[in-house]
Amino acid sequence: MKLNQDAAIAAIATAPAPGAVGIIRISGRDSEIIAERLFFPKSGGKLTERPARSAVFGEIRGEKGEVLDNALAIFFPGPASYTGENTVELQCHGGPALLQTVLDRVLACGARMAGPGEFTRRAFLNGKMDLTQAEAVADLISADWDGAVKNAAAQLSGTYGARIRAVYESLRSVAAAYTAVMDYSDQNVSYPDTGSAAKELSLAGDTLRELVRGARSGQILRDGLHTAVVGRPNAGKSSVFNRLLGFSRSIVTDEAGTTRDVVTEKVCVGGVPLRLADTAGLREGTTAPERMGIALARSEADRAGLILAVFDVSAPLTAEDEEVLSLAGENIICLCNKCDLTIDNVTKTRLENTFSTCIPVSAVTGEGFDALASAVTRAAGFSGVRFDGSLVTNARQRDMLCRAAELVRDAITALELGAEDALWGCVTEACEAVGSVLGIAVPEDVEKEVFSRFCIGK
Ligand SMILES: Nc1nc2c(ncn2[C@@H]2O[C@H](COP(=O)(O)OP(=O)(O)O)[C@@H](O)[C@H]2O)c(=O)[nH]1
Ligand SMILES: [Mg+2]
Repeated sequence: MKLNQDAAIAAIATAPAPGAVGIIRISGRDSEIIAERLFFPKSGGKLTERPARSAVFGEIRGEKGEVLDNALAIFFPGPASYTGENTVELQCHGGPALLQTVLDRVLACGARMAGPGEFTRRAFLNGKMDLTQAEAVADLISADWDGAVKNAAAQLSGTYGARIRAVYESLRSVAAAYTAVMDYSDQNVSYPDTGSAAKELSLAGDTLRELVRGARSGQILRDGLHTAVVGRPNAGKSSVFNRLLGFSRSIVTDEAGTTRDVVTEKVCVGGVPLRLADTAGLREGTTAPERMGIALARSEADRAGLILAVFDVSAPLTAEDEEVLSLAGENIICLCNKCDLTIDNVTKTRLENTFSTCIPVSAVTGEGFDALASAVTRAAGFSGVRFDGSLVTNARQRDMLCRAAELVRDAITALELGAEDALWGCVTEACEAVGSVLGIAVPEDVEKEVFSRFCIGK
């Protein structure tokens, strides 16, 4: 097999901070020759004379032969490397300035600086991974929650891509069958079996819809659920916020109007990553800064995916509570806070009649916070969700899968009506949409498939 190799690129692969080890990666044509210009094994000889993929200890030397670092070098001959190309990894000491010096030396010896994601792009172009796996690499690196790590790791392993590929293959076979009928109808092509086409389409539609259904949770898993804690002054917003975080981040006092800036922290509640925002109490503000804080609070509530509406259930509702009551709707959890005190039953009943989810809590004793965690799990659609790589976390993929699901539905309608042209059009487009998730360009592909499956014009 001829190795597809582009000119060598190089970059520092580790984080730009002091660490025990820092890695410089070189990939592409003549990577090993470039490495041999600056890396000299302690035991003599050359890197490429040693067994492939073994760690070789040696010196990295500068232009005049001066030692820049002691390092390990590993040569991965393509195609058995991350990118599929010849690759060398230099494991140096992890000082940012040192790594920059070594990288400059690598560049001086013939490599060019890699662009963002270029190693993974080459891996994709060389067929080492499909596009879902390439995107999973980026997700895995940026994941800052346990569940997001698991989901991205599972997607990287390829099970998710394989599921999408199965949909792609079945759509492609339907498209191919109808392409043959339409293009070569005068050449005695056998007519596709509508029963099996209907079955393939309905199975594909089921899988696509299931994937799309999980997309909201997937996006939350990746980006966190934007959650605003709102309520009138002194309802206990900052106390609830602090308890969810597990430490005192916001100031708690019985003086109304303390919290003005929006205080935001990341926290995992009920297995759901939240971007939790504590806000100023909603009321007619008394001073300019407080009024500005209140305006910020309103806009936080507007753009939040989830609202935690905090009420003091030990006191009668006030005019200031009315605005919060008016927020009632989907994606809002009502917290009947201060349930450790004597409960005002009129308040309690009004809250229960207004909100579909009402939870008695005490930010002081912690009572009710388990129930709150479960409510958050449900609100995020995380109940029973497994982080097995089946969650679509990526907006591009979600849009394409959504589009494909709609097209498949239209194709089924067309099939029922016997409208072959429309059916073919929908399936081909659906196929392209699914293919683009995997990074496959389709039309030519479909054409090839036609010729491989049908004996035409003999
Ligand atoms: N007894 C009791 N007091 C609370 C509770 N939550 C908050 N408080 C008190 O209510 C006052 C206002 O709390 P804070 O969190 O600053 O309210 P915010 O203005 O809504 O942020 C403080 O004195 C808190 O100690 C609770 O669950 N029980
Ligand atoms: Mg506050």
